[in-house]
This record gives sequence, C-alpha cells and structure tokens, in this order.
Amino acid sequence: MADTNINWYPGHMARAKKDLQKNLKLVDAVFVMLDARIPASSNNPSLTSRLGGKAVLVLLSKADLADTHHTKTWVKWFKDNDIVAMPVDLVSGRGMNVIINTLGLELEKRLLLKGKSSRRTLPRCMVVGIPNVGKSMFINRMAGNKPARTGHYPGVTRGPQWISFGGKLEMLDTPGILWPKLSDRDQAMKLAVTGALKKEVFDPGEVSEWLLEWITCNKPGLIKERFGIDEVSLETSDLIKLIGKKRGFLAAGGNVDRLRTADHILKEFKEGKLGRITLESPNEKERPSRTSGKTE
Ligand SMILES: Nc1nc2c(ncn2[C@@H]2O[C@H](COP(=O)(O)OP(=O)(O)OP(=O)(O)O)[C@@H](O)[C@H]2O)c(=O)[nH]1
Ligand SMILES: [Mg+2]
Repeated sequence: MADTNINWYPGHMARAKKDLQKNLKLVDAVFVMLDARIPASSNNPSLTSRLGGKAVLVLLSKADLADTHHTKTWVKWFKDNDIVAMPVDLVSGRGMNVIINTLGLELEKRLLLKGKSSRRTLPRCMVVGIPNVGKSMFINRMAGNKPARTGHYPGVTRGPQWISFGGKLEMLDTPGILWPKLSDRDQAMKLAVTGALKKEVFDPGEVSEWLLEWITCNKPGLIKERFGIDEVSLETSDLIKLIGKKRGFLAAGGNVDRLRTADHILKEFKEGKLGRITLESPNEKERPSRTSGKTE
C-alpha cells in the first residue's frame, strides 16, 4: 500500500502546507492535534518542524477511544520532552476545561522568555494536525457552537478559517495535512484504521487484516470477547472469513462477503466497539525527538 500510486495528497493539502508558513507568522500559539491512539504516527513533522518561537500545546484527541494507561504514558513522555500534552475527548468535552488556563501559562512563559511583561492584544492561535483528527470539532467545542465544519471523513476543512472565542482568543482552523508519501507500511496502516486516509486510497481487506493481526498479537482476548471466536491462532484471512460467517455477511453462493466483513471490522474499531485501543507506545521504536523535530 505504501507504494501505491493513488494520490492521497490532493491539491488543497499542498496549498494548505504553503499557507501554514504564512499563517504561522500571525499566531502566538499552536495547538498540535495528535490522535491519542497513534501519537507518533499522527505527528507530521512537516507541520511541526517550523514551530520555533511559538507556544506549542499538544492535544491528544479521541482519548475516549484510546487506552487510558497508554495515554498517561504518552502524556508523561511528552512532559519528559518539555512538551505540554493534554488528552481530550471531544465528544463528551472531557479534558477541555484546563486548555485555556494551560494556554495562558504557556503564553506567559513565552513572554517572560522574550523579556516582555504582559500582552496587549488577544492571543491568536492555530490548530494543526492530520486529516480527521478532530481539529474543527475542537474549535466548535471551545467556541460552544458550531462555526467550523466537521465530518466523519478526512478532508472536510478546505481552507483556513478564523474563529473568535468569546473575546478570549482567536483561533484559526486549518485543513488536515498528510505526508506526500508514506513509506512506512505500519504507519500507513495506522493512519488508515484511525480514519486519516480517505477510503478510496486503501484496500479495506489489507487494512482489516493488519488490524486483526495487531489485535491477535497484542489483545487476543478481544477476538473472543467481541466476535465469540476462540481460535486466535487462525491465519488472519481465515479469521476474517469466520467473523464474516458469524456476522452473517454472505455473498451470492453462500460465500463470505470479505469486503463487507472488512468494512465492518474497521467500522467497529473506529467507533470504539472493539474496546479502547492504542496502537503504539512511546518506547516502541525511535520517536520523533520533539514535536519540533526534523522536516521530511
Ligand atoms: N470518539 C471521538 N470522535 C471524535 C473526537 N474528535 C473528533 N471526533 C470525530 O472525528 C471526526 C473528524 O472530526 P473533524 O473535527 O471534522 O476533524 P478535522 O481534523 O477538522 O478534519 P479535516 O478538516 O478533514 O482535516 C468527526 O466525525 C468527529 O465526530 C473525539 O475526541 N472522540
Ligand atoms: Mg476540519
């Protein structure tokens, strides 16, 4: 999949990346939104490598879908790297109450570093992240209404939009930006299962097999719990067949409808029906040294 020729880097993303440079000059602080289930794989260094001089706050979105223990480990890992990271559940609003105060503290720190005492203008912020990570939803939650368009699919926000938060700060919503090319298969799979890639650019069969393999290796109990299947040692393709059979996804001739089964497994993951799952931990492999790491 990583070598596919299908273009997942549409024109509006290339434009958005250019706009980012321009917009960065306008803001005091940047919220870097990462998916709490894949904090490393959703960290796009081409977005975050140019944040020097700005207050940076990491938001770990979709924390309601991630493993709580892993999220704590990630927050500590960021802290150890001098980065403030806050888990947020944008559906219930959990974790949102501390954001403004934390932002205030980070901005004050920046001013002190620059030798200034207090601000005269409203802080301006922007939120950056990969597609579908929850940027627009975050802004809507903060604003208390729905000024920014959101959607279940990636690529909803097409151009930047400024939104005012009740006279406290101004926030810029930006379109999600991906990598022009994904060369790491695992990373591509993680981005596909969590919803950052458009459906058209990946094969649901391959991605659902990858996910089932991950689950049988890391959380084998889930297979029995969710699908009532004991034989976790089955080949993944046989496991999919069995799940399809159990769910009654049959095509003409009585064969299992593999595509429908694959879509179903991916949907259950996205909705959290397979449980709270974090697909990577900080010490698994070499991590980006900071959110302000190297450019691609
Ligand atoms: N469960 C859960 N779903 C969330 C959370 N945050 C966002 N979502 C869902 O994720 C989807 C994408 O949200 P958006 O706010 O449109 O994402 P975006 O980052 O603005 O996406 P683009 O504009 O495409 O870059 C929506 O279906 C939201 O309901 C969260 O914390 N928990
Ligand atoms: Mg958006």
